[in-house]
Amino acid sequence: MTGPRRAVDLAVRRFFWNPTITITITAFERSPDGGRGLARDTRVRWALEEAGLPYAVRPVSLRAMKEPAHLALHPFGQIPTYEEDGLALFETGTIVLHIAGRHGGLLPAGEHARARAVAWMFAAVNTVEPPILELVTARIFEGDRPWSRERIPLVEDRVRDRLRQLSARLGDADWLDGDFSAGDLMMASVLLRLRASGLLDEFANLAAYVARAETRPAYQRAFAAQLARNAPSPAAAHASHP
Ligand code: GTB
Repeated sequence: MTGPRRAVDLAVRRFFWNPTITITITAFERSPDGGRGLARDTRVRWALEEAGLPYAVRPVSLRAMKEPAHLALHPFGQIPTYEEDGLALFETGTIVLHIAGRHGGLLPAGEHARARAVAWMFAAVNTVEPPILELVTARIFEGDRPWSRERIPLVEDRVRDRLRQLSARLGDADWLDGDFSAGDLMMASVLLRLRASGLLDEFANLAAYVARAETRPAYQRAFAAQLARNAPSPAAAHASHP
């Protein structure tokens, strides 16, 4: 669904929507990124905002994540989780797919186009995200090891390989396959993690793609909501979203 039709669809849905919040997600009690939106609850918030669904957030401390109550929701003791009407989900790809499958705006209507959008979701978490996470590990968690100076350039090149391939496929299109989809939501979320490294800026069309995704009103709302919780200033934290 595109531009005006989608806007009308969202407005109608908001008008008729029962405002009772039935969806609860978990997020860091205080994200280590201080509100830069890099923790994975942001992509779930973004999908919920794209779908026009209200949600509540239950903050979880690092300690509580490893306790039985949270492990019952998330076997690996992580955030985010998603709860709705007796259904509990973990893994952001699954959560975003669940939201996208039940609400308009995140997956195209045609069977083939839908399958291709889902392929981009998997590509984001299975093919593009792993070398990015490897780089985060190499720089942040292993940066003080004696072999780190030799390893980091190797990992950076692995990230560059993926970015080069993705950049070639995107070309001068706005989105990966037609209109914006859950595939773009996941891909842009994954790429955002790279911004601080400078690698994203080596590929002008990918940097523009991520910037384009960030201008979406749904992303802006999701970002603002997590910032309100995680910003270091007590005033900003006080102005909190549900
Ligand atoms: N594959 C899972 C998914 O996609 O849902 C991965 C979930 C995951 O990694 N969750 C992280 C977590 O709970 C938070 S998002 N970690 C705690 C733990 O494992 O004990 C990863 C994250 C954390 C911090 C930043 N940051 O500060 O920039 C960015 C991303």
